[in-house]
Amino acid sequence: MQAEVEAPATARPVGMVAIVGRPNVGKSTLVNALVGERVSITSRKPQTTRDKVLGVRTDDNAQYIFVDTPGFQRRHRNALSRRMNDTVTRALHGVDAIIQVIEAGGWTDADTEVLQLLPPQSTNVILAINKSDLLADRDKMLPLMADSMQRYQFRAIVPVSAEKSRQLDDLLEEVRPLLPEGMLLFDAEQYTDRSARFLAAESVREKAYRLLGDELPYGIAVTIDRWDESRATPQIAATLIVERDTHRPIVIGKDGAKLREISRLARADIEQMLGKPVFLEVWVRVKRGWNDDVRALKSLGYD
Ligand SMILES: Nc1nc2c(ncn2[C@@H]2O[C@H](COP(=O)(O)OP(=O)(O)OP(=O)(O)O)[C@@H](O)[C@H]2O)c(=O)[nH]1
Ligand SMILES: [Mg+2]
Repeated sequence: MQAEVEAPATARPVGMVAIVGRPNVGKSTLVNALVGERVSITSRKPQTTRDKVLGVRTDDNAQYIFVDTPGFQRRHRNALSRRMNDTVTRALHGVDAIIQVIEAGGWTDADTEVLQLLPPQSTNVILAINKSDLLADRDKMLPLMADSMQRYQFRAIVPVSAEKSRQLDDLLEEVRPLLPEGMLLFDAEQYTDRSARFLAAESVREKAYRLLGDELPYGIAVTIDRWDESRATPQIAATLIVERDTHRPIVIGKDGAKLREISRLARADIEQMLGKPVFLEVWVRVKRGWNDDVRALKSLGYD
């Protein structure tokens, strides 16, 4: 997808920056804030991101290619979570910089496990302490930064608020010197490697995550079954796949109200992304145990 940015075609710092951390610390919110577009879905439930997603920010003085990753999980519950952890580990290779994200509330065991994935002697790892807006006692930040330095030789530690877009420039200032000089890897107006179709499916999944109770989201996948942009109003059909028969009525809701709301909110996002009205229908289908079935995962695009 594309945004409107002009940039001269001269060499400048250009490189890949992996964003890693335990589930729910705000990695995707941070990537969206840094890029200035919604490239990766977010929710207050952990394990929202399932796939690596690139978010590109092109400034006059640098191009940052952020790699949003799934939250690293301590336990593998099924084939999907195994694959999500593999995605995190692979994302750490071949990047120019790594940002580990933790919350301002402090280190947890799950954060420490992420630390163990980092290259032991790297000088290219930055710590972002996110959700600084939630820290009631600002005096706690300095000790937290000092404690963090004891845990790993971070190149820099930057408190940020992804949600409120605070101190993101400070973070970019720390990242820029780590990027090699080069020509742009993405067109200046391109902000992600993902297609509109993928973003649309993710938008439907995001609304389901946000509108459904805690028990359901991990068993939800979304496929796009029809994508017809040949008409003035693009025609899109999506299917919400659930794991169990008993989940179907929950997703549909009383008289179809829940599904209509998911569909309405997703349509608004897709319309904004495509810049025109769309026709979206969302269906529900049961595919038992899909998230622990390697073949089913492949067919759903989790390859
Ligand atoms: N108060 C506050 N909330 C935030 C901030 N950044 C993210 N959040 C919230 O934290 C929750 C998790 O955000 P995500 O961006 O989905 O987190 P994530 O690390 O990508 O999560 P996974 O993909 O599940 O690993 C959401 O409810 C966000 O709105 C922040 O700076 N301040
Ligand atoms: Mg995420």
